[in-house]
Amino acid sequence: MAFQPVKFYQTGTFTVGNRLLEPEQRSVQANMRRTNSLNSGHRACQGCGEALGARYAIDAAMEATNNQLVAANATGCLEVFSTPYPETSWQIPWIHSLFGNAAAVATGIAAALKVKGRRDVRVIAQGGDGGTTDIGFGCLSGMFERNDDVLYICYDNEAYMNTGVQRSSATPPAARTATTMPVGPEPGNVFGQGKNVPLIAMAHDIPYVATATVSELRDLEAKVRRAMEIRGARYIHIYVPCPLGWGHASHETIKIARLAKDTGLFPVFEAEHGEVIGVSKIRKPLPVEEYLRPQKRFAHLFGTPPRPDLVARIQAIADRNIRKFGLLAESA
Ligand SMILES: Cc1ncc(C[n+]2csc(CCOP(=O)(O)OP(=O)(O)O)c2C)c(N)n1
Ligand code: SF4
Repeated sequence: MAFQPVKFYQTGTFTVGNRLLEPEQRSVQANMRRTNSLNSGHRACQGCGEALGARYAIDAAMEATNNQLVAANATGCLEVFSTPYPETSWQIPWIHSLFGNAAAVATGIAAALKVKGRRDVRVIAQGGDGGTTDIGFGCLSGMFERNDDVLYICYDNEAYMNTGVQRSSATPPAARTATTMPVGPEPGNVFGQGKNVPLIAMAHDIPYVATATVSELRDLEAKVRRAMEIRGARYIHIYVPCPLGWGHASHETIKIARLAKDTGLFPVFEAEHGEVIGVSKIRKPLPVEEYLRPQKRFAHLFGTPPRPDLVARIQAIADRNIRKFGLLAESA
């Protein structure tokens, strides 16, 4: 067999090069002793971004807390596909809350641990965008306002997937869902303001807010690790493509997530106490069309007749994000 040299530019990726790094620099997933917190046997669709994001996030949190972690989980795909009673794929202490109260349940667990003097055990709440930006929003805002010692993770697949792809306040303009059909002069979801929970979290001046995607998993791990170094309320918003709801090929989950970032539609940044402290720069900005075309939820924008006017409005949103967050790399 021909000798295959390992190229050094692979260091830091999730390929073999990861193992060329010093042990403390390697990703959590490269560690054979990772917890596999969300284990095989769950029933997520093939290519589910939420399953991938949760596995990386919770494994990173487990490592950061020396495996002293409790998670409260809102109703949604993540909960349903991982815990069909009496089975579970979770390898951590895990509790299912209601659809709308994961933040409040996590707050209660954190309070109980405080009473028991268990500062070593840390608490996470997690849920989908519906459970976070809509029904659970009041509990979440209360958790922020009280600065409860909880990390809340939102897995944003931009709709209520578990119940059949209904619109949420995180659904993007023009997207087709079961409740925003591609009919009429403005097909799909409305061009409204939406609800940007990372920015709303920052407005609470909580110690830490970050966004991340499943295309940059090292960055995701690093943000979870950073969040677990801090006490008080923390929020991480992870962009997780959903092949079933978005109508893209299951092998394109990572590519779609990368395109969301590289078009400017999903700004990846970090903030402490309400101030942005870092953004993931875009090296080569791409037109939003490259992101929209592979997804059937936007197929009506490229049908007969095509709707370049609506694509232009989506491009304007991306351009505004690029300006607002300073997303362009200097070389771009
Ligand atoms: C009070 C209440 N209303 C409605 C439901 C039904 N329900 C369960 S999960 C879900 C949607 C979850 O959507 P999201 O939070 O975005 O998570 P995803 O499934 O997309 O990951 C709904 C409407 C419920 N369980 N409880
Ligand atoms: S519907 Fe979407 S979020 Fe739910 S399991 Fe399938 S791919 Fe994942």
